[in-house]
Amino acid sequence: MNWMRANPQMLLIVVMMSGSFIILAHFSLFRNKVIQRFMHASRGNIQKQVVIEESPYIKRNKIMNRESLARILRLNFEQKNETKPTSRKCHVAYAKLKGYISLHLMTEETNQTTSSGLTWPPTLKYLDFIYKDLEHGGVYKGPKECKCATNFAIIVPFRDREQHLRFFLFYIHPLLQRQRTCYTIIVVEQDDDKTFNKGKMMNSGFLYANSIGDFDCYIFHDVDMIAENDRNIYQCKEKKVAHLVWQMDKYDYEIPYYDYIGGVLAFTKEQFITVNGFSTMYEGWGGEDDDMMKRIWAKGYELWRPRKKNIARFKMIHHNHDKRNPRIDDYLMQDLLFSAISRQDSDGLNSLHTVRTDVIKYPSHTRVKVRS
Ligand SMILES: [Mn+2]
Repeated sequence: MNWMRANPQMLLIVVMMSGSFIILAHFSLFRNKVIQRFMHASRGNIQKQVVIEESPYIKRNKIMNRESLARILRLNFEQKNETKPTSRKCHVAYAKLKGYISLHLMTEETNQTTSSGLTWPPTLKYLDFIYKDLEHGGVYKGPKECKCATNFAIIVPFRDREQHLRFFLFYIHPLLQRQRTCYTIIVVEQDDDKTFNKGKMMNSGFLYANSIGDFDCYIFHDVDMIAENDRNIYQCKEKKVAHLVWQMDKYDYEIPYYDYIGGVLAFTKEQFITVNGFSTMYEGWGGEDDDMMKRIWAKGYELWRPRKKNIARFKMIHHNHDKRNPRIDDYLMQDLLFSAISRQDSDGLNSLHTVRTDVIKYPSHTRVKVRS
């Protein structure tokens, strides 16, 4: 150690160099951590481009080397690349699920803009930006390392509920992608001024889905139902009609009665055709779901719900009855329910006379406009 005593300046330089090396290494590690965290958070949510464009860490520093940039771009590319080298089937990776999801919902009167200028719930335009790497029409073709076991059509009857739709689209995509399934979000909007006919919209959505692709599970989903737990696996059962709801905040986290099937209901193609779809005679709010329950029984199907009640948990966005969707008259509803089974084979899918007026493919969903 004689050289140290001889060259105290040298010692100073060595100390300074190793110090700055530690600082640099620290920053570089930190930066990688940040990028990894972003990438991890967006895995399956296809937001990698967002990271490149918006992350201040990348814009500001020059350490972003060509290799790591290429890695991110390659990931992006692979996301779009549909050829999958493997024929391995996707299974639900329970370890990757989050379980309980804390939702941020507001009443429909609220429509706040945050301090950073973002609107909550995100605007449709912003949602289309988030999901721009999906195949247009809200089509997800599954994780790249495996083939989907099921292709879902998520059918959402809709009118006058744009804010609900924005919440719905914000929460449903990441959830389904974490469950590693292929899906298409089909929003069926009634395109006339008549009273809302939910049954017709759902039947029409089913027919549209059949016209565009090969689905093995059709999930009829209320636009105001937001899942609170991603362990509630969206699925169809071959022998039973699947109702994915046990708990709703609206009913103090119960369902109002045992054979209530509102909210989220999943049919195979065969089941839905066998029950002849939904009745088309319920105009206004209510009744069509109880009618469907009778159809399900009449054709000998049973109902399936998840074994664990606390995962089949949903929040329903609070709302008043829409002007163009008033509550159906009680006496009329009783009459219709009374004759439900006798009407089943002549009222439904096979009696549908709707007109498809438009199909718009947004990145986040397919909007099918239908005249009732
Ligand atoms: Mn509702």
